Amino acid sequence: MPFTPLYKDRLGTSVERIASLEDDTGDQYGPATSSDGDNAFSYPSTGDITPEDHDIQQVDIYEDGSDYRFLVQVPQIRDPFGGDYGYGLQHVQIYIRDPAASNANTYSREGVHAYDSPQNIFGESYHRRIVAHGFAATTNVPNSEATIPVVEDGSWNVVADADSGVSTRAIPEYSAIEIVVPQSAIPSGIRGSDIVPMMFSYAGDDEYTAGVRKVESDGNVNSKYDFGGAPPNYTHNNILDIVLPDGVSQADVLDPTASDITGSDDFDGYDIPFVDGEAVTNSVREAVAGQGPVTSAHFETVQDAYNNNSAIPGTDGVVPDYADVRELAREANK
Ligand SMILES: [Ca+2]
Ligand SMILES: [Ca+2]
Repeated sequence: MPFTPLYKDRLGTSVERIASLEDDTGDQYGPATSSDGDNAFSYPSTGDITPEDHDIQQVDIYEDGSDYRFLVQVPQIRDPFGGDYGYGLQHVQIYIRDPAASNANTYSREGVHAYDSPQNIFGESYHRRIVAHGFAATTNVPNSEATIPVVEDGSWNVVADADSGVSTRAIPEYSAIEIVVPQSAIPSGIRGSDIVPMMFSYAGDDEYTAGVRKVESDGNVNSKYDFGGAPPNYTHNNILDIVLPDGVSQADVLDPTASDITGSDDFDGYDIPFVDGEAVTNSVREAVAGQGPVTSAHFETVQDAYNNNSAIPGTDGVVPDYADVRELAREANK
């Protein structure tokens, strides 16, 4: 295999990874699969749309001058549909709870829920949502002329789009989708916000679902491009994967048969939680040693994580870089 430089080395030394959210592999819970494993949803029969295209492995967030760079990593990146941005199968949405921003909402964007219309799916309100897929299309939501990728607020207003600093591309050598967003679009910053990344399958031909491919009940599967297995009452979401806080069960949170969702005749919404931005972006020194002294054991923990390019155990996703290792070494040797 050819040598692949680290992403930050490729972009320049001013780029700093500030968070790394890891996700399970093969966690196909969401559209239809209940927490007991029943009602598993099915992928389309075409080989063009597979679980390996949509299974989030990790979401890294970098600071780069006045931008944030999100790197959404999946098992494979390919482009059978010829997307404008080098990919075309995925549709990524990142909801951000930003206390310094206005226009909060707990309702999803169109197409997230199987009812097509916005639905009450969040446990707390969000203020920003980043929407990216592989096509330079209009956003296809009400009152918007913006071009994807886009940052919107919770009142369906465009904060920034492809013509004002938001960009996306596939980076096949990192098996990742990159989304670049001006930091000004997120007033509290990532450290001061909470986030929840979601993965959908892209479809451009349905005006009601704003670029999301629906997961259908088996009776409504009509083509080789249709997902199947959804509950006939369509109480599910079309979310194929999601990154949730450590210890939260994706199967439970997205279970379309849970009693609080289907227990009455009225759809009562989901309670999707956010990942605490502060918890995943604490400085490495704080994460391992708090306010106390740095010991040689702290240093070795950080060094191991750096050598393995992995999160420090018990930190909910904090990944050290070389500067962190040096800082810890310096303090441990005092
Ligand atoms: Ca996953
Ligand atoms: Ca997941």
